[in-house]
Order: sequence, then structure tokens, then C-alpha cells
Amino acid sequence: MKLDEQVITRAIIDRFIKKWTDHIDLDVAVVGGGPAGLVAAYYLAKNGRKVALFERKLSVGGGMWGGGMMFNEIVVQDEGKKVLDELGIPTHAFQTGYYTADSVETITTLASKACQAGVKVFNLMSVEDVMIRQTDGPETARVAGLVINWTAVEMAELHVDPLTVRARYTIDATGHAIELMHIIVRKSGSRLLTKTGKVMGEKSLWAEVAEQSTLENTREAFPGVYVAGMAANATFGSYRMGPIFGGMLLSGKKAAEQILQRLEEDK
Ligand code: 48F
Repeated sequence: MKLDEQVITRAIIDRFIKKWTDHIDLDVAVVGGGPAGLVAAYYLAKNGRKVALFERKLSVGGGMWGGGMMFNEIVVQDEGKKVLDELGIPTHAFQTGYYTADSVETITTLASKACQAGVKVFNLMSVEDVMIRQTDGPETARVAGLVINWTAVEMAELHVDPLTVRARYTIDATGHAIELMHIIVRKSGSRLLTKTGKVMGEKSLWAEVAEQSTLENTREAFPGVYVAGMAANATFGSYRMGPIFGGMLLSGKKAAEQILQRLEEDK
């Protein structure tokens, strides 16, 4: 067969534009493709919701690729293992209550399962702002969508205006940086749903407490926006946990469950 470069070019442009225009009005926008964002997106899409995940970098996976200090193995506990079992990701018992998984196998399988469930991943895109709408005074302020630009634009500091997507719910799964929460506080002056009304910040490493609190802190942190993964503890002022990933997986799942329920109630 003779190959025509024009067809190859048109195929890529046409298909990408279709994918993009089909995903500018979402049930859920997930910001950040680390373990928490990927798991949340997977469960939402598996339950029939229209989900797009925006990831700044070339690859999804966030802080999981490097395991602990570039030893590419992760550790999960019994509860976290159940999520990996559901996804068909092999784990290996180390000692009672501790399991390991290959970090590359975990990310690639998780990303594959998420895509097959219907999640559209837009990599190389950075969320640089949110759209806040209020129907009736400041207390009704709610995030209604995201403001997005190419990461390359951000890196080159080019003066190029962004585009937007609308989403009924958003998940801030941006990890330690909790980028959406900082943007909301800085730009809207509104209070977050934390004790102080502000980003409370992450504390030093304490795996046991951090793993438990990640789940407690996985909730709506500003109307329309849930925090998942490390962003949950960094928003609500709890500890980091290091390379134990059960909390990240369970947090993604919990964020998805809470949003699925809200979407049902909103009907
Ligand atoms: O950091 P990350 O892996 O977050 P996570 O899912 O997992 C945390 C663990 O990796 C580890 C830990 C567990 O023990 O503490 O750190 O909570 O993934 C966050 C992803 O979000 C992307 C970023 O590139 C990374 O892949 N990201 C951050 N800000 C933006 C973003 C943004 N503004 N727009 C798009 N992507």
C-alpha cells in the first residue's frame, strides 16, 4: 500500500478534534493523572459517567513510577490490595498486612483499565485556572469548569490565551501541589470547606496516620471540587505517607463514589 502523509496528518487532527469536542462538557473533570486521579477516573467512567483526565506531563502515573527513592516497587496494605485485585494488578505478600506491586505494572494497567472504561486522557495539558459561577451571592459560588492550556505554552511562558471545559464536578488530584485549591483561594477569596477556610498544608511523614486521614480528607473541599490522594491531606492539614499507596488508591475510589452519589442526587 502507498502511504500518504496527508492522510496520516488528517487522521490525527480529525480524531483529536473529535475527542476534544466530545469532552468539553463533562460529568467529571479529573486534574492530575497520578494514582488517585487514575483510580477516581476509572470508577467514574466504569459507572457510565463522562470523564476526562487532564495531565500536565507527557505520561500519567505521577509519583508512582519511581516507587520509593527510585526503587520501582510500591507497598500496599490489605485494603489497598483489594483495589489492585479488582483491577487485576498482581501483588506479592511481603509479610502479614504488607504487599508489594511493581510500580510500572501498576501504572500501566491502571491507565489501560481507565482508558478502556471510557476515560479520555488529555496529557500535555495543564489546568491553569477554574471557572467559578455564583447564582445567588458569594455563598453560592461553585466551580463549574476548568481553564486549560498546553503545558508547552506554560513552559515557554508564551502569552497565549487558554480554552475551557465545563464539568459538573471536578477532582483536584494534583498531589502535593494541590494546584486547584491554591488557585481558588488566590483568585476568588472564597473560603474552602476546611477548618481555617484556607489550604491547611501538608505535615511531615507519618505513614500510619496519613494513610487513615487520606480517606477522611477525601471530600468536597470547595463547592463542586473534591480532593483526592495526597491533595486531600495537603488541603486538610494532615501528614504525608511516603511510598505506601493504599491510601492513594482508596482515596481515588472514595472520591468517585461520593461524586457518583451527588450526580444521582442532582438528577
Ligand atoms: O503526585 P501524584 O502522583 O498525586 P497522587 O495521585 O499520588 C501521590 C503519590 O504519588 C505520592 C505520595 C503517596 O505516598 O505521596 O506523592 O495524590 O500525581 C499528581 C499528578 O498531577 C499532575 C502532575 O503532573 C502529576 O502527574 N498535575 C499537577 N498539577 C497539574 C497537573 C495541573 N495544574 N494540571 C494538570 N496536571
